[in-house]
Amino acid sequence: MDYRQAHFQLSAPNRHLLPPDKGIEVAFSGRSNAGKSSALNALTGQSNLARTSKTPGRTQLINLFALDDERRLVDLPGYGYAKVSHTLRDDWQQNLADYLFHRQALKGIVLLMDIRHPFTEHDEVLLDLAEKTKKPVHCVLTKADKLKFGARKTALLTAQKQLAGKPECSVQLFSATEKIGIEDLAAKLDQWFLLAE
Ligand SMILES: Nc1nc2c(ncn2[C@@H]2O[C@H](COP(=O)(O)OP(=O)(O)OP(=O)(O)O)[C@@H](O)[C@H]2O)c(=O)[nH]1
Ligand SMILES: [Mg+2]
Repeated sequence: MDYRQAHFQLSAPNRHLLPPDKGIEVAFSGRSNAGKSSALNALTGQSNLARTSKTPGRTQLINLFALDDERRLVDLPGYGYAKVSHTLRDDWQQNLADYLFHRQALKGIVLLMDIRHPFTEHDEVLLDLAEKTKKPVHCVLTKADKLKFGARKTALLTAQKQLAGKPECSVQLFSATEKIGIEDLAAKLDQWFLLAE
């Protein structure tokens, strides 16, 4: 797939306001500030496609980016940001669960985690939800540039061990700033977008 052709389609506050549930979607999920929007921008080679922010919790809507008539990338609201009100946070999490459980078009989830703080409580919740809904998860350890080579490798091995019992899960290193792992991510997305029946 040529991910450079991605273009903004729409933002929706919940699943019910999304376009018809057809075609194939791959969702980018992860805690606030994990680097979801930056990864989408790096993947698509468009620095301003998904908004990036130093203020966590900025992406509060489900943002859809169309690749073609059939295929869409989805930037989900970040979770686990403590400073938003409980009501707002619960709403997000409910929307997230609702989307994961009911969206037929969803073929796979990219779970982005800061390489320095992977598998937080919220990430585990997402992994459990994905397992329950039988959706494959590709974990992306973001901001790998923040660690030296040896520490990166250790983090990857530790994550691989953590996912050993989950056959539908895979993991890779990534850095939007140093352009590490973009090809790996594209290859995984190709599997979901091109090989889905
Ligand atoms: N060093 C480094 N910083 C990164 C990388 N990717 C993202 N960041 C920084 O991390 C912060 C958050 O990045 P975003 O891409 O906005 O994160 P997000 O997951 O979309 O956040 P929300 O939309 O709030 O959920 C920004 O300050 C980015 O510049 C990376 O690969 N390396
Ligand atoms: Mg974002």
